[in-house]
Amino acid sequence: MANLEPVSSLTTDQARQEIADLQDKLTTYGVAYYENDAPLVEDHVYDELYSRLVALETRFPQFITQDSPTQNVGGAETKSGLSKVTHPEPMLSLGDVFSLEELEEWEQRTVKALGMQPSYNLELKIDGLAVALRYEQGQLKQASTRGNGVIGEDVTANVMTIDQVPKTLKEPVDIEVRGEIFMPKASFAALNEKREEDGQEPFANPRNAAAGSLRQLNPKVTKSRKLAAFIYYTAQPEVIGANTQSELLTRFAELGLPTDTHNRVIGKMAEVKPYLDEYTQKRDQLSYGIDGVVVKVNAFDLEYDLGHTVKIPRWAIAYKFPPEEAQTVVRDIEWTVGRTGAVTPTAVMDPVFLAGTTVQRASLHNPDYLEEKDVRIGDTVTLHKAGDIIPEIGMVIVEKRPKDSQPYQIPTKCPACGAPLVHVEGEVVLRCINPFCPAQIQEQLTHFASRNAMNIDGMGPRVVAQLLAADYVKDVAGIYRLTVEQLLKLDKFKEKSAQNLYNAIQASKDNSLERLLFGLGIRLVGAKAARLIAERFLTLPKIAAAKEGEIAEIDGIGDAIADSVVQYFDKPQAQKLMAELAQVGVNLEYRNNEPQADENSFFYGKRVVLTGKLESSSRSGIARWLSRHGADVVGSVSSKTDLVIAGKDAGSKLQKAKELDIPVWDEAEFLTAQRQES
Ligand code: 3B8
Repeated sequence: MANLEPVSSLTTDQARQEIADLQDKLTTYGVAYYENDAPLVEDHVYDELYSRLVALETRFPQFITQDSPTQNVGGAETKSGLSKVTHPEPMLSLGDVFSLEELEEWEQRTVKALGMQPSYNLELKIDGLAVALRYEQGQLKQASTRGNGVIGEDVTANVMTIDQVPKTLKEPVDIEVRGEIFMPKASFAALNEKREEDGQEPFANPRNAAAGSLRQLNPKVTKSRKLAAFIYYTAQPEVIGANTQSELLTRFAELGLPTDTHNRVIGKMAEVKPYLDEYTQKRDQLSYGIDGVVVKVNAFDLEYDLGHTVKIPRWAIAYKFPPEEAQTVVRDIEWTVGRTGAVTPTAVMDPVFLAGTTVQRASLHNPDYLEEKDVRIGDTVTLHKAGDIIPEIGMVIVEKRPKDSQPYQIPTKCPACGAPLVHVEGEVVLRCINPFCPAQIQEQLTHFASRNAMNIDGMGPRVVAQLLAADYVKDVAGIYRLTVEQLLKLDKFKEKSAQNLYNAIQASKDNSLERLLFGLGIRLVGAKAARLIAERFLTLPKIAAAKEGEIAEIDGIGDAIADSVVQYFDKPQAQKLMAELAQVGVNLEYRNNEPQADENSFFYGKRVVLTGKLESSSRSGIARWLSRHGADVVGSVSSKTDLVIAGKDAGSKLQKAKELDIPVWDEAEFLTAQRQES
């Protein structure tokens, strides 16, 4: 932090003022971060302000108020919706240090308190959301967030959808374990890309994305977000016979719990440096984000000797990586038109090396964002990577701004077609609503041909660009009027490749309706929504004629999607396109008469055995429900069985499942899972 008076030279008045300011600021930032999952400042800024407040309050304790952010264990109680859970033991967080010197000071205090030199377990500090998982008899009973450390939120139904979190442990133990739920980098990048295209605010980083995905009411949303978990702590290691932190991680893995395997035991603190250096280097290559390294006294008996303060354990400390940042100059702001007409700005900068790659472009997301940051051409800016991957402009260094600099003018016309841009109500993005905009058509055609849509192999963006440039196609129906002769004229096309592409185009005519509907690129209509709508209405003309209420009635389709579908088909061009598609011979009907199982179901693709007396419903009723959710209900237990549901008086199948270590649920557990699916 710049230009701060040393705490020791402040007058009492100055200290009171600064403490009050910091308390206010940090409370506001805390609410934004913990409750809204939308931070207002970067983590290191928060951390620095927080450290300053701690230093001030230590010296001037008379100004500590009850609601000072330092007096809460972190986070607010709970936002409405999820129910509260009181942690039987407070969930503490880690103290942190930002330099090797501070780390050495911590170690000296530790050695002094212990009167000996302990060994340490080093772990990567996963950038996620802390959760507690309660298992009874090896069955997952409850999952909760840290919340303020004393009271968290019940996220059981959501955590149940995370494949990596076992519902049943390999041993029937009663234990509460704690760990981190996080969003892998790839899922984060894909999610934000989709959100931007849909006109939603992107998440600031994977941790906020993970928090937003977990702390909401619909487990299906959680399921679709592809979260993962690592477990690293329990207050009851004796239950599973672990005496050290490193043993504990091994025992967790034996129980079937996910653990990060990059930990290392060191005999003396000097060995921490190579580990820090190694992972400072490697962090960009990891598939998940880390923001530092955790150093833990390895032996539990020594940990107990050290104990904890109200907020943090004394036996562990987090070393936080310095934020990776670079400076560069903005040379241009480019506006690109997406498939649905969203026009988004990107800063084009002098190339700089940052966190493992050379960066030259950073999204500015939308006009509001650009204006708020006040980025101008010629500005020197700081650059970092959100969640370690996505380059993002931190701020403009105003001191370096050229004298003749002018505020950037947001365009009013589409950069591709010149049509006026509009701000659709309730959206942050600018849109080009010209249905004939060439940039949109390029994106639409590419999307139409893509794998999850019409799956026309060989028709990628480069081919599409050529088809448009040669004026061979104007819209998606035009694809079906292409001739082999035309394709032969494209760059690098020979007899065989032209024929192959032609065949792929012809074959795609027979696709079932959901592919076509998804391929049309209607805003908010993803592959899954397309399937649900196709299943319900069966033909494209019927979808086009459907009322908003009828579409919104479909389970899994919200008002926003329904509205978007109706708006799409309201336009005369949509009606015309539909007629043309029919005319060129594209199938407009739903072909897949088998009801499709929901691939997001917990049971999807699982082999399930039913045994014993089931009371809630007939066994065949349960079997039908399971198959509808994508399970394969089989008669006998083998090593390939994923789950056994055992009613009363189950016999040999239950026995066999136990021998083979296959998860067994009783009927109540099945009913809980069933409720979560509906
Ligand atoms: C005690 C131990 C909090 C933590 C802990 O990867 C405690 O150990 C904690 F009170 O928050 N983010 C880790 C990570 C976090 C914690 C931890 N270990 N590896 C992490």
